Amino acid sequence: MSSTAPYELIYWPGIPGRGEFIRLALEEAGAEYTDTAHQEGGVQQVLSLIDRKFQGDPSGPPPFAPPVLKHGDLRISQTPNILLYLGPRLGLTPSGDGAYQVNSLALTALDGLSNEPHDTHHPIAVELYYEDQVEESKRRAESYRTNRLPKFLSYFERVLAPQVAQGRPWLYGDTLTYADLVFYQCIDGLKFAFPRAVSRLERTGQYPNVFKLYETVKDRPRIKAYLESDRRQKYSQGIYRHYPELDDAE
Ligand SMILES: N[C@@H](CCC(=O)N[C@@H](CS)C(=O)NCC(=O)O)C(=O)O
Repeated sequence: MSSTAPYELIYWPGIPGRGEFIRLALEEAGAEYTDTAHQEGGVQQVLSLIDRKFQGDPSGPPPFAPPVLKHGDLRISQTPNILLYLGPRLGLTPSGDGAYQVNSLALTALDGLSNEPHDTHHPIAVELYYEDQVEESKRRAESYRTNRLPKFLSYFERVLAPQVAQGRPWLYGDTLTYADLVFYQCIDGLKFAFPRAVSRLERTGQYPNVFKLYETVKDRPRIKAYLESDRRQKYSQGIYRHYPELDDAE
């Protein structure tokens, strides 16, 4: 595989979705990449890879779902797996065993701050419309806002406290890693989905380092430029959805 091949991100157009975790890594590194979200026929490219008739090829087995990354002769799927691959190539992973610490942190953020928020609007079945599971969604979202979200934020605050005491704003080590980017995107999505709940939690003052890290990543020059560009897509019907009835009451 040629290490100079451009990275190719294959993901649904129209939502940041899980593709965003990959985009932020590529953008922070200033890497050259293509993105089906902005290509004509982008949806078709996704569909052809997840088509039931596709049995894979020398680049890899058929992916179950996007995001998918192609790099030279290699094609891989699963968001954290793609980040594990990209991390060392983009300078977003420390060398040695630290790579696994970074991956643990990213996986934990994806569990509690991405997958669980998704389940608040699809608690019964992914193939059903939200409108067919509103009552269950309300119960699930309330539990998420009052129990799970504070629990995960407390966890990350605990991870950050000793780091910040040593003058490091990052989740692990002394430079930004892809875990910080994943964490940023999760908090950003949560701010969109549950603006009142996140603002309430921020105002408690119990998670200062969590919200500081969010701002620090947002202010990274390349991330800032990306967020202001038309490459950054708007939230809509993806993982992070804003249904006022699922947020804190006014
Ligand atoms: N665990 C996978 C989940 C992939 C996934 O659920 N992708 C969504 C879009 S964000 C999808 O298209 N899913 C189709 C399906 O599950 O049938 C990952 O982290 O990449």
